Amino acid sequence: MTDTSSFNHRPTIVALATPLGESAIGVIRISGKDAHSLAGKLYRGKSRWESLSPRRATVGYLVDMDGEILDEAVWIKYASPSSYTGEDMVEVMLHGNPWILLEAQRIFVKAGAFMAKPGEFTERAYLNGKMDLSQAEAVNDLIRAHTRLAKSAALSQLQGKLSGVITRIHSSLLELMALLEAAIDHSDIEETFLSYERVLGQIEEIRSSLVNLLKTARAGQILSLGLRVALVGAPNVGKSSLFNLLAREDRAIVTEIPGTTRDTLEVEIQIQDVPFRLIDTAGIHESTDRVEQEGIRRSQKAIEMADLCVVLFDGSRPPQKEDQAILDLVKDKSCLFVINKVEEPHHAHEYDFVEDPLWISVRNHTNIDILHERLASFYYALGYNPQADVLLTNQRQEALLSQALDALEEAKRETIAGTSEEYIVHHLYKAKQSLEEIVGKTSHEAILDRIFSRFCIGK
Ligand SMILES: Nc1nc2c(ncn2[C@@H]2O[C@H](COP(=O)(O)OP(=O)(O)OP(=O)(O)O)[C@@H](O)[C@H]2O)c(=O)[nH]1
Ligand SMILES: [Mg+2]
Repeated sequence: MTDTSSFNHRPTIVALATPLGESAIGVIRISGKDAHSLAGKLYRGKSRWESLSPRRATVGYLVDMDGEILDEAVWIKYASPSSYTGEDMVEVMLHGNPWILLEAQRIFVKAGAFMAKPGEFTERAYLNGKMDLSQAEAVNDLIRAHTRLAKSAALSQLQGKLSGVITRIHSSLLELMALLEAAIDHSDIEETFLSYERVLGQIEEIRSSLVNLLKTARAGQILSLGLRVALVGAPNVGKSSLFNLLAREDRAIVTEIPGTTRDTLEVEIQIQDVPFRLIDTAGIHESTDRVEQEGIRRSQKAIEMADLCVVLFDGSRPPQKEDQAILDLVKDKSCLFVINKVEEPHHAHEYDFVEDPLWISVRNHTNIDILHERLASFYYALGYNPQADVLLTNQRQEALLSQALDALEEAKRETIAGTSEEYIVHHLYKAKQSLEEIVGKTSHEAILDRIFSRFCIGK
């Protein structure tokens, strides 16, 4: 449960809010009921600490408990509830020297603050009602977003757009439950008689909102995890060469010897603002070499895990039986078929068993722009624009929405079967609870720990 009762028992915490490295400035954050008094003991400046008004930057020294100056800093006080965490807070901007920053942290701990756990500032923001749970998750997504689209999805969730959609569905659910409950309480009164069509119609309306939101999960999760693309094919067709070209770096070893790649290699790239995880794999064929066999097993695993397979063929030679065998391995996957090495006289037209192949030459960079285009359209064909649409971006949200949908479908079945209102309400109640868990109206400590432990310290 959202718990504000223990507000005053929470210890005052401190952490570095910026990465530990040489930089222009580094920021230390302190939050909790003693934040102001504790910082006051370590501040030396022209104006008295108590007289500093909140949200105003003030220059002053940071001194240790013996009064020795550590650094000159800029101090900002925030007064509860107008702060990120909702508690009294102080932010101290020091010179970005890792030694100074660690020392500053130590000084605050010596003065009585506790080291913050990962995500503890945001967890407090949630516990103090500054944001709901889906917004708190968005904070982490925003920090980790690597592309414009991933950033847009996270920012829109942080602005509360997902919470808005969930709240609307939740309200319709409450309305329907109230109607049914009234019918249960006054089943003897003629006017409260509820029409079967009306109940079914409302259930259906809620159900379709849930279905529509769930449909966005794939597009949303691709933005946070990257679209997994496995480069697969027989040995020596040019998978690693294409991998390096798309990654714009010389990551994978390329040789003319078939069986060069053994371990799968991964790299993150972006095409038209969509994040991709490219996976280079070992060439698949029958092999007696134990190391190569293990490589091939890993290639098959990569195919299983991929959202999309780019299947390569070597156009400089006629098709081989391995090429046919690979088609069999990818038959249940979404695929783009590519015939490489077409810059010299080639056999590409003999690959007529391949569906809609793109002819490329990694050596001459021929048609690589079209390959980029086809990869990006695979994402855009999902039909969402993260700048305008509300997307589900994590599996926790997706799992809870699926639970809500299951419960609603139960309710629909019971209604059609003519079961009494009590049973229908029971299922709707379960759906309501799942929706509440998404935004964190009900949540257990273990769930919060799992969510916030993925954050960095200081956030
Ligand atoms: N002519 C020509 N040769 C290419 C092209 N792309 C790659 N090659 C050559 O093909 C050979 C094999 O390339 P790799 O990228 O190692 O092939 P691979 O599919 O990763 O091979 P394995 O890891 O052994 O499965 C190398 O000699 C490359 O230089 C191309 O577009 N044209
Ligand atoms: Mg290779």
